Amino acid sequence: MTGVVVKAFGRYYDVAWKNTRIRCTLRGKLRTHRDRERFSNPVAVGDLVTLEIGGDGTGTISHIHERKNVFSRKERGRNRKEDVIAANLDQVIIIQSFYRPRLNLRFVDRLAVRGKKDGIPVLLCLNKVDLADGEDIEFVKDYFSRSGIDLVFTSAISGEGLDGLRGKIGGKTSLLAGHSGAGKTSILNAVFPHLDLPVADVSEKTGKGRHTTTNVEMIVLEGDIRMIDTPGMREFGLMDIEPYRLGDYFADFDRYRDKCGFKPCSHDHEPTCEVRRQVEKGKINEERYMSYLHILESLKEYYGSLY
Ligand SMILES: Nc1nc2c(ncn2[C@@H]2O[C@H](COP(=O)(O)OP(=O)(O)OP(=O)(O)O)[C@@H](O)[C@H]2O)c(=O)[nH]1
Ligand SMILES: [Mg+2]
Ligand SMILES: [Zn+2]
Repeated sequence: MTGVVVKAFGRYYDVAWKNTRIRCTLRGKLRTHRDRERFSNPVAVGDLVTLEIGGDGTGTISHIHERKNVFSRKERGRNRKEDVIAANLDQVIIIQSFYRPRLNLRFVDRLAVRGKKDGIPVLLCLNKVDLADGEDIEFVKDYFSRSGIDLVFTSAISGEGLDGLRGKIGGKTSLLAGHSGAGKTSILNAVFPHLDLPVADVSEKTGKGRHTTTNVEMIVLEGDIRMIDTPGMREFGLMDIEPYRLGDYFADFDRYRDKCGFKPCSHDHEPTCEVRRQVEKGKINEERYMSYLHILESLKEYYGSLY
């Protein structure tokens, strides 16, 4: 029988099968087998798995089906592996908040590059719009205006923008990703009031969240909606992108990169770079270009350390 992994915690996995959830472990050889060179965890939420149920009602996962895609990040530290956050997604919804915690658009850019590289559509949800002023909103709109990233402004408190968000989740599996305290779980509660999932205030002192959600978990809702809530991320590392390919994932550069003198061009120091020229002319948002350079630097460092 085939089920879908809805929760992963340590060595255990909850698998939804028909209308039940079965607590499962992995068959021994699967623990090390699957893509072990690339990924640190063999199974993730969203995976389709074959399971066998034992006499005590618990299950064993004996096979992991081919994945459509994965959303992963570099493991912390000097490791060369990636953590799979979830698999088989239709979209990643990046959640940011205006104040407490404050906007971090460079973090958004990293996640957006990841999504684009893996062919997963990205939606950016700017939450706590009740705390923003017109200038904040204009800044964000301007920043992403040519990025190809879809924006929705929401407030889990006032309800603003939630209809717009509802319109984008029907029939899909969506991953909610962002910093702790940005309001991922609050948005789920606001859109689906019967859920009543735990949320917690952002710390007065640091303006940061309290890491209230502790496991990646898929919530299956009516209307063929699957939402995956995740624990807040502190950082998001990219790897496996050659530095000179990074620009391919910035749609802002699409119209210009063919006109760069050098090919490939890293749009950094090259003297005949059209992208840089357009930044100077104001056709490409300068802050977003700075964010590009920042990611480029981290990839160069990563690749430099490989050889
Ligand atoms: N003003 C305002 N506060 C919000 C909004 N959305 C969430 N909050 C508050 O932000 C705090 C954190 O919300 P959570 O939903 O727990 O945040 P989270 O992203 O799930 O955090 P983790 O589970 O720790 O990753 C709570 O006190 C919420 O009430 C909003 O739109 N406006
Ligand atoms: Mg949460
Ligand atoms: Zn260039």
